[in-house]
Amino acid sequence: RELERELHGAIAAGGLSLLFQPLFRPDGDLVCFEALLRWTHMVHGAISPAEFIPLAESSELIVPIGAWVLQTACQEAVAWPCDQRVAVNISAVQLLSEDFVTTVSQALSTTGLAPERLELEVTESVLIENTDQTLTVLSALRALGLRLVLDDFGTGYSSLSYLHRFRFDKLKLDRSFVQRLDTDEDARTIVRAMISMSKDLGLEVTAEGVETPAQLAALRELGCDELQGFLLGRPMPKSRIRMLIMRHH
Ligand code: G
Ligand code: G
Ligand code: MN
Ligand code: NA
Repeated sequence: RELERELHGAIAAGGLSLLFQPLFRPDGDLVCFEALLRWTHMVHGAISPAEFIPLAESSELIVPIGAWVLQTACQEAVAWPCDQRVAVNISAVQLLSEDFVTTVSQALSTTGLAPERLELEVTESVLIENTDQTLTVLSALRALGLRLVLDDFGTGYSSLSYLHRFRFDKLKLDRSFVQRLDTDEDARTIVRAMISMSKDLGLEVTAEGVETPAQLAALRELGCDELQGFLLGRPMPKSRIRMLIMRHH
């Protein structure tokens, strides 16, 4: 396919870039940035990862692309004036690909980023696919000293049994729950239960997709550890990060 060939070319030609979205603690501390991949096509302009990540996964291009994302995100984070963490999204194909642990380890060692400043975000779908191998890989990653995050939590199946089996440092409540906080009484009960359960399991909780002051107030009151969303900060180019960090310092 044409688009697939062009995506391959984009890795070398500089068509890929990263945006960074800030995560805050409820008291306003700026603690992390999530790296979000963008592809600017010479003719079609910006193409969403929602479109090209599936394409990259089916063609295994996600492996070199993912390696580029890891390397670039770590390199950026090392240059920040403070020690915010950087979060990188990892797809299932990438996690289960050969040498993934080596790729991560090399990104850390070549950039000099402290492992505890790197968070890897995986979705529940990863955990359904191939549990024995997944368990081995996640343990090896954990042994590197980085942090494991379960992304889009609550959208998959049997979430509770996965939490019991795999050891994560943090959950990200899917933004569908956060959105419903404004309009749906039950959503508040559900989010409260999810946060309480996470705390009992020793996990931190991030809420993503915070878009309104009412959602922010509710999540603060419910005891969320970290908050992320358009209300607090949009994904931004690296050139704007230093300024944001200085303002919050
Ligand atoms: O940034 P945006 O909302 O357009 O992202 C859309 C989807 O693409 C999200 O599910 C996000 O997790 C995913 N995504 C963004 N960047 C990356 C990346 O570097 N690797 C992978 N695997 N997924 C990404
Ligand atoms: O699947 P994942 O959680 O990694 O997706 C991250 C995506 O969510 C990014 O593409 C980012 O642009 C998007 N995002 C971040 N904050 C918000 C928000 O407040 N509202 C909405 N609708 N999307 C958001
Ligand atoms: Mn994510
Ligand atoms: Na998410």
